[in-house]
Formats: sequence, C-alpha cells, structure tokens
Amino acid sequence: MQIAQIEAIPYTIPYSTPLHFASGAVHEANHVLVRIETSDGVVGWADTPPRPYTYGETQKSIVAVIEDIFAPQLEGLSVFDREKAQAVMARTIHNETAKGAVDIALWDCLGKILGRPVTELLGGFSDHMRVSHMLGFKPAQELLDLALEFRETYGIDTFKLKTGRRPLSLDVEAARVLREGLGEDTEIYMDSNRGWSANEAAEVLRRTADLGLSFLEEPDDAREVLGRRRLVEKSAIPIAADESAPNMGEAAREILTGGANLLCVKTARTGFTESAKIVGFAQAAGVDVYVGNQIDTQIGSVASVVFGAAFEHTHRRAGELSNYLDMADDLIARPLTIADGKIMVPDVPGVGTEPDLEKLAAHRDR
Ligand code: MUC
Ligand code: MG
Repeated sequence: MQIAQIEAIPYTIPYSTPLHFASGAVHEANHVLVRIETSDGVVGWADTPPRPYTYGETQKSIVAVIEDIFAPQLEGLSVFDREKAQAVMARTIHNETAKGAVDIALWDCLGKILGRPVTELLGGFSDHMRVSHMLGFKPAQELLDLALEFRETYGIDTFKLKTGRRPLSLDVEAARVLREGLGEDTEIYMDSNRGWSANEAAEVLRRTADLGLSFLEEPDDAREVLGRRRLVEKSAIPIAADESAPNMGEAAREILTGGANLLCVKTARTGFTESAKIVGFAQAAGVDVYVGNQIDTQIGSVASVVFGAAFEHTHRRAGELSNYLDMADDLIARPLTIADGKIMVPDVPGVGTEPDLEKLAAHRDR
C-alpha cells in the first residue's frame, strides 16, 4: 500500500484564553492539518503548529515544505517504509513540526490499515496519560485561582508555570503563591523559554529552593554553553531541555555535553518514530523524560497521549496535554475528556486524529 497523496491544509481557530510566555504568545491557532491518503483510500491525519520563535516555521513555510519538498519525494513509497520516509525528510534540515506531522499521519494510516490503536503498535504500556496543565503569564493570584479551578474540575494535580520574566520577583512570587495555595503534594515545575541568563536562573533557583519545585525547563539560551553547564552542575533540581533538543541528535548532544539532565519529548516536532528513538536514548542513559506541549490542539494532544501511554518511560510523568482547553473550537471528530487528572487513549484504529470535516470546512484558510 503506497502513499498516494500528501496534503497540507492551513486553518485558523482563535484561542479563548491566549497564552503568554517568555519567547512569545499565541492568540490564534494558525496551524496546518496534514492529510495523507494511501493508494487504497485509507486516510491519516496529524496537526502541525507553526512556532516561528521556537523552530523558525510559519504556517506558509510548513505548507510549502510539505507540498513542495516532502510530498513529491514521499508519494509512491510504501506506507510501511517508515525509515525510508524518515531518511527522505532528514535530507531537509530543520522544519521540525512539518516532519513530525507527516510521521504521525503515516502512523495513523498504519493503525487504520492494521485495524489497531497506534499506541499498541508503538508499545502498548498503558491506556492513559496523567495530565499536566501549563499556566501562562498572569498575576500570581490569578494563576492560583486557575490552578485550583483546574484541579477541582479536571483533577489535574501537576502544573507547569511559565517563567522567564523580569523582574525575577514576578516568577518567584508566582511559584510561592502556587505552592502555598496548592499544598505540598501538587507537582509544580517552571519553564522559562530562554527568558533569563544563566545567572538570573541561578538566582531564581536560590530564591525558590524551599518550594519543592520539581524541575526547571529551558532557563536560558543553551547555546551559551558555559553558563548553561554551570547551571546544570550547580542546580539542586533537574534542568530540562525543550527547544534546545528539537531532534534526536540535539537531544543527545545536550545530555552528553551537560546542557541538560532531563528531556522534554514533543510528538509535534519529532513525531512518533524519532520521539521513540529519543526515549530509548534517554532510558538507556538514565535520563528522565516527559511529554511536552506545543500549545497543541486536541488533534495534536491526542497524538501526545497515544505516544506517552505507549512507553513506561514516558508514562511515569504527567504529560502536558490540556492546553487545548484554551481554544475557542477544535477540529477533532472525537473530543478528548479529562477526568481524575487523566486522558484515556482513544480505543480506535489509528491515532484518533480524525477531524470533523464540517468543522474543517468552516475553519480552513483555503
Ligand atoms: C513550551 O514548553 O515551551 C511555548 C511555545 C510553544 O509552542 O510551546 C510552548 C510550551
Ligand atoms: Mg518549553
């Protein structure tokens, strides 16, 4: 069974709650839906979030690289030749989320052809993922009110606090108010999206040392290698690589050169095939991982659930899976639900990324 056609469909859905963070902000999801049709008429789907401030991709660049570069080289390959597809896409550097979505849409086809949920094909470790919710920049009391509401409504008990602001006291206060209001058993960690220098991050770690924060993600620019290494060596909590580890090679390099000692894995950028290789590397090296969020739609989030639940190593920690709740609408045909702090893996052949075609018609940009 061959890849007959690959389409990149741009669409726009506003956020009801825009998210602000140190490297940018989102007000509308101007994403790209990838549709792959096989020679037998099986259709696979995946979502692609353009993040110019993280990967340099835009909605237009994603459409262009998929339609002009990937599609002509991939069409005609067997759907089962996943490594060939990886090798074809690897010839083009960067374009992380475009590659990730093509891979996920291919896996969706595979699952549908074999009549099995893709989580089983990947590893089949669990039927669910615990959920971590990401809190964007807001005044401390508003953050606490929101976290309490999410805990009450969805049972979510793990929160990622977006940090990286100046003055540093804004984030130190936010972390303190959250810890005092949520109690000691709720997991809280920070993500600064490179907003601080290494020295500023060290100061925040000193000022929050009594708060039981579990780790700090991307405190500063990892390319400033000596500062980052000094921070990783001195920090009492793990320093996680997210955007400094956007692919397998860079994940390995960050860990092996002391730029991080924890890895964020995002299916939005490394799909399932490359994400599984990162997880294998991390597990072998004794490095923990967690499933991160690219401010994903439900179509993006279900892929993260399917992947995270497939492996013991990714299932250990809560995955960032709930920020689709900030969107005004969603394309997914079979909406996700969060209960008791968990999302169940959809029991359907494929990934569960099928869109509602009427909604797609209403939101597509062309
Ligand atoms: C994160 O973990 O950095 C910020 C931008 C984006 O696309 O995802 C986030 C979350
Ligand atoms: Mg991050």
